[in-house]
Order: sequence, then C-alpha cells, then structure tokens
Amino acid sequence: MLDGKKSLFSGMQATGTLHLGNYLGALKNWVELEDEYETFYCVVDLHSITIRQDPAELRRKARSLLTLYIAAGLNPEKNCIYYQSHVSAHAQLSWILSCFTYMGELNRMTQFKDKAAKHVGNINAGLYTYPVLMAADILLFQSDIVPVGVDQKQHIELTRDIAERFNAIYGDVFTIPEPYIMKTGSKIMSLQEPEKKMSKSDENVNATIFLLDDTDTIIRKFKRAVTDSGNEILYLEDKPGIKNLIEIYSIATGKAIKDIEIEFDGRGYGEFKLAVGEAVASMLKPIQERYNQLGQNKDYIDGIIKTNAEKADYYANKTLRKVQKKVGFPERIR
Ligand code: AQP
Repeated sequence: MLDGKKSLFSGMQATGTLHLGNYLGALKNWVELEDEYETFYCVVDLHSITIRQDPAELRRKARSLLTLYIAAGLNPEKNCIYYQSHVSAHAQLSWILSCFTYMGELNRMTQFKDKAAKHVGNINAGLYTYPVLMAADILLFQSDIVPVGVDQKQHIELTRDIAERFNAIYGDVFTIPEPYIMKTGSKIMSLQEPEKKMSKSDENVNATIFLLDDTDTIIRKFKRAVTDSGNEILYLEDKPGIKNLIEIYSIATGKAIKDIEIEFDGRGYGEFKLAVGEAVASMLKPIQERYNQLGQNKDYIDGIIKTNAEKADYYANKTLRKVQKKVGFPERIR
C-alpha cells in the first residue's frame, strides 16, 4: 500500500528478446491493473548481470524492453516504467535484506539450481542472492501483489518470509505481497519440448516465439511445433503439446477452451497449428507496429526514462529510509 492506494511491482530481465511466455504470463496482464494499483514496472538490469552480458548489447536490449512495455499497452503516464539501475535503493535494500535471509532458504531456490546448471563456468554470488534483490524490488514499493508467471512463485514466497521476519522484529514496515498469477498463460511451454517452459535462452529457435518475430516466422514455428500422438484437438494433461497450443490460441482469440475443442473437432493438428500461428501473429502485429513507431521517437522515450525514474526513486527511498532507521543506521545530518 502506497499513500493509501494498493500498489504493485513487477519486472523483466533485459537478457534477450521477450517471448510469448513473458507476454502472456506477465506483460499482457499488467495492462489491466493500471486503474486499481499504483504500478511499478522495472527493466531489471541489475538482475541481468548475474549472467555475463556484452555492455552495448545490454544497453540496447534494456531500451528495447522498456519500449516494448509501452508498445504492449502500458501507459507511461499511469504506470511507472523505469530502469532498476537508475534507482540505487534496490541495491541498498537488497544488502539489508540479505542479512535477514538464510543460506538454507537460498539453497532451496529451483531457479538458482536451473541457472547454475546452465552457466557452470559462472556460478557467481549474484546468481545465488538474486531472490534477495527480487525481494527488495517488491518490498521497496510496499507491493500488495506481484503479477508474474508461475515460475516466480517460489521467489515471492521467499519475499513474504523475509518481510514477515523483518516485520516480526521491527514492527509493520513492509506490506506482505501476494503473487498474482493468471489461470491461463502463466506457464507457456516450449514449442519443441512441451514439458519445458518457453524460455529466452532456449538454444532451439523453433522452441520460442519472440514478440518481434515476423508473421511468416511465427506461422513457420507453430507449424513445426511438436505435438503428441493422435490427431484430436483436446485439452488433456497427457497431451502437453496440443494443450499448450490450445491455451495459446484461447488467449490470443479470447475463445473458451471448450469452444475451441468443438470448433476444431475432426480438423486435425495441421489445420489447428496454422490457426494458432495466424491468431498469434495478428495479436502481436499492433504491438510490433507501435514498437517501431516508438523507436523513432527518442525524445519521448528519454523523457519517460527520466521522469519515471524520479518517481520510482522517491517512493523507493521512502521505504529505504524507514528500514535504515529501524535497523539502527545513524540519521543523516541535513
Ligand atoms: N514460459 C513462460 N510462461 C509464462 N510466463 C513466463 N515468464 C517467463 N517465462 C514464462 C514470466 O515472464 C516474466 C519475466 O521473466 P524474466 O525476465 O525474469 O525472465 P525469465 O523468467 O528468466 O525468462 P526466461 O525466458 O526463462 O529467461 P531465461 O531463458 O534467461 O531463463 C516473469 O514474470 C516470468 O514469470
């Protein structure tokens, strides 16, 4: 809760081009929350360097991501859209919270285990303490909810534990956040290995639909999507390939799953895959057009980066000062 209004924080890493999972699991749902909540949407570039990045590429991708937030429908007048590295309170609160987090808790984080397995040559301390920085991100804005995909649930549970531990010692400092996870779209699966989530860093390009893929590429990737034995369009747990495609089609068209099964009864996988590809391409087209327009308007984007970072900095520092006082840091002399 911030200044009497419910608030929320969410963010994405600037480590690659956004994919359909990031969009359907998170970004698309953000757009609907702007009236009810004071919202903070961050490009989490501090998190990005837990994996080695090319500096020029990271800067380019961070700006591209921030532009995509707006292109996807976030109104920067209503939503605070900013770079994490422009608000130093994130790193400061993260340090304090790391002193209230146990190594046993961090050892249990499945994302750390997955990422450590992917980056065996660079298992750095930042990768390990990533969830503490994420807790700081969320708690700085006294977030009531955190809209994310299902893969982030464990990190939010840890955030709640850290906040409750801190509050138990120092009184009511932090709002305890709830994960906000949609029923459909919260875990979009790889098109090539439907038992794995769709991911930016998948080595097989056919596994992932990127938000800036052109129509032909999108349709080609869906045509090549791995499906299960059989040829019926049915939403069943033991048919993860077709289940994933039905879910994507349902969100892209707004049609109910039951109606999709009826519509495609007897029509086969080939025809259905083409329909999914076309529906996704037309859902993404307006976002791509707006993204290209915004890319030509440097001053407009620069203005948003500046004013929104100032707003985020103001609220983040309000919480940080309170925390610093509670733990016993000396007051500033003005
Ligand atoms: N497959 C997915 N389905 C639904 N939601 C997803 N999210 C990620 N993948 C899916 C949600 O997107 C938001 C931003 O995630 P992130 O920037 O932290 O990226 P990530 O989880 O690291 O994404 P990737 O694609 O899986 O990256 P790599 O390949 O680097 O590990 C979050 O809300 C997340 O839940």
